[in-house]
Amino acid sequence: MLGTVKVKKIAAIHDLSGVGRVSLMVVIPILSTMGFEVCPLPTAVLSNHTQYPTFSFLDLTDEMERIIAAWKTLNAQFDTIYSGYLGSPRQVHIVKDFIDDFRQKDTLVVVDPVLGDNGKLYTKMDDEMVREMRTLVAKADVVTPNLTELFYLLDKPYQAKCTDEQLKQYLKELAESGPEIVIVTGVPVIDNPKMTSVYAYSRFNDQYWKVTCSYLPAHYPGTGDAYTSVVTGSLMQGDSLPIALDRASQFILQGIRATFGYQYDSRDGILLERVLPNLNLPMQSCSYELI
Ligand code: PXL
Repeated sequence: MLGTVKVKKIAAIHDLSGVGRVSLMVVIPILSTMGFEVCPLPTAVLSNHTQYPTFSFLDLTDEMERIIAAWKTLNAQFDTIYSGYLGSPRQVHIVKDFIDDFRQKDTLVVVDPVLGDNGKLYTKMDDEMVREMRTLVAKADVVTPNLTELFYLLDKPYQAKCTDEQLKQYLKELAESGPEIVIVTGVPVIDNPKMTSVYAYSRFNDQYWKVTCSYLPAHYPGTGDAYTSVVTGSLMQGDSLPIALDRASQFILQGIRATFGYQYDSRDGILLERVLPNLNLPMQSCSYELI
């Protein structure tokens, strides 16, 4: 209706890490640039992310309950609920209750099950967090594990080399636990170290997608957070799943390319500030495949 502006709202449940461009410091700029209001529900405040050797960590589990209670009093409503790094197993329960209380008919629930990378759990993550995360994944519409997290969630040994057929099987298995869409990032391409793939499965139409793009040999924390944020914003803008996958892959590659040429501590993450404006440019090309 003329005169009524609707900016869609996202409840963003992630930590706030001061240094290193991860979690809220990636989620907020990306989704604000894409035209959404981000409402943070912080899980913890850290000096920096946990891939640096030391960090301070303030657990906000108790404060989360107070924030949620205040939001209920305000009758706050969200178009999307998007969770990422959680600081304790109790927080998983809080997020599940939050989904039950705030989900409406058209709410999009995105869970990025942040647990580990390169075949290993992050510092502070353990088997209990993995077990709890499985129960949160079951409630999501969209989940975005990386390859390491996929294997932890499925309770299978990590395997860096997977065929398309194996991955399709794994995606379906995770989707059967609840989520409508499963997206797995950071899958190495067998016998081609210069490429990396993202695989996705949509249970609704029983379709599998693959997007392959260039891989540069560097590890930047926060790229998973950036990837899921772009997918979330793209789906909220009404894009199809394969277009959302393509937009996110291209954005991450642009971020890595903007960073890679410098002598630079890769733990500081991609130079996000240099590529944020690209989020509002039309898509230049697509490379998704139906597999
Ligand atoms: O990007 C994932 C992430 C988020 N938050 C914190 C982290 C990490 C990865 O290391 O340490 C605190």
